[in-house]
Amino acid sequence: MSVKYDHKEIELRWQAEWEEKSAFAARPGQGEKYYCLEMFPYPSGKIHMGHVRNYSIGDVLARFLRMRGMNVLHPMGWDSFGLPAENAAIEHSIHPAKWTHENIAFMRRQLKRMGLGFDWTREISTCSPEYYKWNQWIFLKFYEKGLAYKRRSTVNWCPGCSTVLANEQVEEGLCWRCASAVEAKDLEQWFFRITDYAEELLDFTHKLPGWPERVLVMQRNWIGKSMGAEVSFPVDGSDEVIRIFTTRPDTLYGVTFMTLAPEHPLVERITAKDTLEEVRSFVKEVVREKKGAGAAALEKLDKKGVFTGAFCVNPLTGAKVPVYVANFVLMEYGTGAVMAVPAHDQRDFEFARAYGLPVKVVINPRGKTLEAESMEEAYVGEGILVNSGPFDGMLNTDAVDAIIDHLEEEGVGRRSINYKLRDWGISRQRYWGCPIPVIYCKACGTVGVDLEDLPVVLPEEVRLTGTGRSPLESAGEFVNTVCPRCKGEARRETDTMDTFVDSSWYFLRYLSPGDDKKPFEKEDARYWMPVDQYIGGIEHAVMHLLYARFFTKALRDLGLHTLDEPFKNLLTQGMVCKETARCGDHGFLSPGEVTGDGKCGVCGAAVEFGAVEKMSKSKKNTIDPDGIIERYGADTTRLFSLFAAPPEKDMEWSAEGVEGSYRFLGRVWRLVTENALLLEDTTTYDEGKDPSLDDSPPLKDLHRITHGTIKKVTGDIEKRFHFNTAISSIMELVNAVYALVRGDSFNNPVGAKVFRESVETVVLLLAPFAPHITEELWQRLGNETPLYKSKWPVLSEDALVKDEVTLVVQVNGRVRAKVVVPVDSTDDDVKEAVMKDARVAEWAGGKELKKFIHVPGRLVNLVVR
Ligand code: ANZ
Ligand code: ZN
Repeated sequence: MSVKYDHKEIELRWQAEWEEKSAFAARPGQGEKYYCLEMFPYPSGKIHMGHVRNYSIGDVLARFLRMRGMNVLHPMGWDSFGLPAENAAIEHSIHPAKWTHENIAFMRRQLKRMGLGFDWTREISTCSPEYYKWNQWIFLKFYEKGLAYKRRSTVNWCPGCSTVLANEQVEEGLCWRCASAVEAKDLEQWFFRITDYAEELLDFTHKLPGWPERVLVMQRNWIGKSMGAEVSFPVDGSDEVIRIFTTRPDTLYGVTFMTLAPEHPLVERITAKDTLEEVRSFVKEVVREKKGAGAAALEKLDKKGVFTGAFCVNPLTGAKVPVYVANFVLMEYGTGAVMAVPAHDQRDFEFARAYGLPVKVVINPRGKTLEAESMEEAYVGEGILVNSGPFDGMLNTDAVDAIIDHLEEEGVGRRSINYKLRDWGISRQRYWGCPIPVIYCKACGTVGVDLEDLPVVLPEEVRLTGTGRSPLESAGEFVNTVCPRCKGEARRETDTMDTFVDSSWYFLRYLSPGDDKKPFEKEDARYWMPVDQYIGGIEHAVMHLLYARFFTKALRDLGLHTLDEPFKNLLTQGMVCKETARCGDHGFLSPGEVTGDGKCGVCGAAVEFGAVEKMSKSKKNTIDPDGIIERYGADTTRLFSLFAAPPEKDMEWSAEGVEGSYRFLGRVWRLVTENALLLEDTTTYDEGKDPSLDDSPPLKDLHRITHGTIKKVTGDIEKRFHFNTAISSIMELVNAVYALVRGDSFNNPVGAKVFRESVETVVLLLAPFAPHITEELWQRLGNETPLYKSKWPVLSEDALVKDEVTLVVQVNGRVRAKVVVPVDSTDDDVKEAVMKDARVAEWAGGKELKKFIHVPGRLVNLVVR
């Protein structure tokens, strides 16, 4: 009598049970802690396959470790401030709050429908006043310490989103979100002084062995530390001085001209009268071209410049060199001025050749002499200094320090370190974000809101027009307030915070979600932090992860906790990809737009299949998780997304793969439900009369395979997150059980035991991947304790041993011990096993081994003195 695998009924029933029992609520104090965290989602409307994968990975780990007896914290929440809510409000006239809360409700139901074992008692949402109150509190603490400050600055302005973007949010001159060309704009902005932590953030990239090297490299490059010197070049015939930053002081004697950034304040002051017009129009042109272009885009620009008519003086040689304005010099880096050494810098070389400027060699490769006139490119390698006064003959890398010392003695330069990292601009001219808790008073100036008055609640009534001014300016009741100091009339800050502020410390709020006295309890942080495993997309390698690291350090320095780094281990999961269909004339086609015989539904042309790309709406290759869950169940969906590839690799979605996972779960289902009688363990074992494992090689094999699988799956999950290979070995175990079901090996008491052990092992090992079906089968196997409270199977190393022989061990001719070893042991294996034996050690320990004789299958003879 078979029972149908009704995945929907089973899944809903167990989800209700978990919910009712708060099955995954974590409490501090019991067992070794483990904090497993996936990046929380933006509530955009519906979960997508990327979420399914991300959260399935985390859930396997959390469930597995819970079964291993650890006290696991696995929380979930919502990164719920942000632009899409505001855009939806403008487009569909629905209030951002309503839109957001509806999305959260929908997506929460979806996550629960996936059977993810989150601790829902700790759920947080960053758009709730209970959460953002603490953003404001932290802001004010930062302000008090000088870590938050305001200044007028040229910002990256996205005309598409009508807002300021952080440098990190500009990709090749385009907005990371809407891909509009980014413009420069001057605004009063709030900043967080992340640069105060540049050195520590960099230093710790060498102390995070649990992070992918790729992410660490990206962070190091972003911080961009350069060591070198600052050197002063006086302007000829004037009191002005051009300060430059160089990483190559060894090339100082090779400077043949000077380049300034177009925005450099000296440009106006030193340019000769007759060239001023020309220089100004060049500056205008370049500034327009450069607007928002990042360093990478600048590299690609044609190098061009204009002569200012002014000269400056090399402080070491006294040589006068012409001063140019050049488009490749950045005002925001170093000092905004660069000494040009065309012989040894490719950019300067190209510039010199284009403008007919001299090239002066100061480094020769060993055993060669470079000729400036015939060089075709700059020589950037190591070598021996020439034309460098007292430093001639030195290796250039050795000369760096010597020349800086000399500059310092002469008082014309000094050692200097530069970082590419800029302070983090957090002001946004948007509505749907956390209000910056600051008040402007005519009498008192800029005043922080009193801590007792937090939160500064985001008003409900505002006009959202998308015009680029802060929407809060239109909320009169919000804007007009009284000064906390003098009680006079005052105005509130109307900008809101970058939403990356919200996500920079949310992992700490999960620890004390209801706390209304502090952002989080120090004790809770002491117990739960750091996050043991953080899982999320590589797109957060720089911004989110760097900001979260910065916040952790800044909060530490405020005395809120004692930790240096928030995330001990980081896993960046790969993307979910799928085959696309494309028509030459009509672009990407959704499955519904392709005819049964593979033609374009619009024009009938043959469709191109085969290109596998990241799932995206624009490529029309997305799969809606809801549909898959409805048809196959959450277990199949989870299992497939974990089986298709190791977590950090991209995976390809395939309908056949889903079918395969579904069929496998059906096989497991029938293994239990169709053999229920066999599993009823009523037989008693009669020693001597009934066969033992040793009498039944097939049973012994299965017993060994079962434990081999425990070992393999445990190792694959624990050490390497190789869920895919873990799942295949469970599949192999299922095959091995089925192979014996058909014969009569199980029709005896020992057989029944081995069968039951194997089947229970299958169910337990599969539980983290497919939690519902296994919970159900576990119960059907007659277990009283629900599976979510059960322990991971225990490995018996003995069971792993293949066939064994007993060797008699003689020490100096007398029998002292017996040692059991696998039949296929080598001499070395045997020696190791023998020397480890306690009885042997009694007779041979601490003595010199003179001879070791091994007669395979029979005996070992040791001669010791
Ligand atoms: C002279 C020189 C000679 C340089 C040479 C390089 C090679 P990193 O490593 O990225 O810090 N530089 C300095 N400020 C700049 C700015 N605002 N815009 C564009 N370029 C700038 O690079 C430091 C080097 O980049 C500096 O060293 C300077 O050029 C240039 F054979 O000085 B060098
Ligand atoms: Zn005042």
